[in-house]
Amino acid sequence: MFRKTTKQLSDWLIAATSSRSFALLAPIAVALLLGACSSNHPRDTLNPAGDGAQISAWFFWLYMILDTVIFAIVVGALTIALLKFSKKKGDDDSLPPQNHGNMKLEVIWTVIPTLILVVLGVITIGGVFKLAEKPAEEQKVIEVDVTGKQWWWEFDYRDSKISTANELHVEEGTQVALHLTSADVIHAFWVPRVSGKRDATPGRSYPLYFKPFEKGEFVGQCAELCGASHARMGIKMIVHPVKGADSYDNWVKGQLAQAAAPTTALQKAGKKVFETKGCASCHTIRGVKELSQRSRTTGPDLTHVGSRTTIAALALTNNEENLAKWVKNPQSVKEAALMTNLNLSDADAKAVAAYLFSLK
Ligand code: HEC
Ligand SMILES: [Cu+2]
Repeated sequence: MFRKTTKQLSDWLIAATSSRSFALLAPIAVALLLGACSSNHPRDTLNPAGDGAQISAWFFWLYMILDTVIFAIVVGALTIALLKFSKKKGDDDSLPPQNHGNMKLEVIWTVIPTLILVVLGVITIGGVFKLAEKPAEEQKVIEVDVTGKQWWWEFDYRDSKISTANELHVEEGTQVALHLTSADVIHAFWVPRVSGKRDATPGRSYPLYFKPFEKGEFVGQCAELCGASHARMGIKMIVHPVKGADSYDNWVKGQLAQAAAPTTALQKAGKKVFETKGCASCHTIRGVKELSQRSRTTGPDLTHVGSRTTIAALALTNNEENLAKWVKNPQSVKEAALMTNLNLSDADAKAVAAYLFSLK
């Protein structure tokens, strides 16, 4: 029975590999493999841009190199033994000399792995403590309360009281301390190139410390299955330079301003839509309407929503067209999104999108 199925399997394999579809599929497989080698990996933990990711990458290489060396020694010794001691032509059938092991060798190959494991254990626990090290008091620290919500991230800056969503702005070379919690289920914050990964758990606050050392934009993802739109719960970290027009301080200044007043007729109509169609029961626009209390379904602060590069946790690029698409039917973009579909008319959606996009 077993013979028969393996025979069928090998027949099938031979047929498949000599068929035309294989000739077609093989280059595709090779292309996919080569594609994996391209240099564009926005979530590459082995290309660190912050100290948290750097520690993880360091451990990856330590274990990778050590394990490769050990693997080579073990497989090498095994290969030599197989070649040297296997039965050769002309050998007689008598048994080789029988003995009872070798005490010295056995002690050696027990003690060496034990020592390796102890040393790795000590170093690894050291790394875990380093990742969890509270930043020293004297230095500048950007402290942000992070709330995971189905399916987006709320960022509340402790010093400046800025509240924003999904795009976390920090500064090159400056320590960051996130305090992670959740408004509903367990989420996990992870920007692979910069920080370690940490759960955001309801009713608790867990810190995540890191220091980015490269300017630029780094994407991340909620890393804990959290419901229907878990896959659309992205994060973008924007690391600003210390000086210049694009500096972190300038970003803070811009965000501290009240919302811009509408200038065109369309934007004015859009502001009216925001004020009259129920949007303000879930969203704050400072200077227009501020929520006094937040709930699980309360949405992002929209005071400067036009300055974001994406909306709905990276589900859409931020522009007027996409804003209109989102407000008309959030669930068509993001399954089960917790924003009510208010059945806006096309005209109202267009107007409110124009107004929101002007809030730079
Ligand atoms: C029941 C509460 C609720 C109401 C009412 C509501 N929203 Fe929302 N809104 C949300 C939630 C929650 C999100 C986040 C959804 C997500 O990303 O998963 C959101 C997201 C948004 C976003 C994306 C913001 C960003 O930075 O990602 C915009 C823009 C927006 N809402 C505009 C509106 C407008 C305009 C109205 C009125 C027509 C409105 N909302 C009504 C809860 C609400
Ligand atoms: Cu999540």
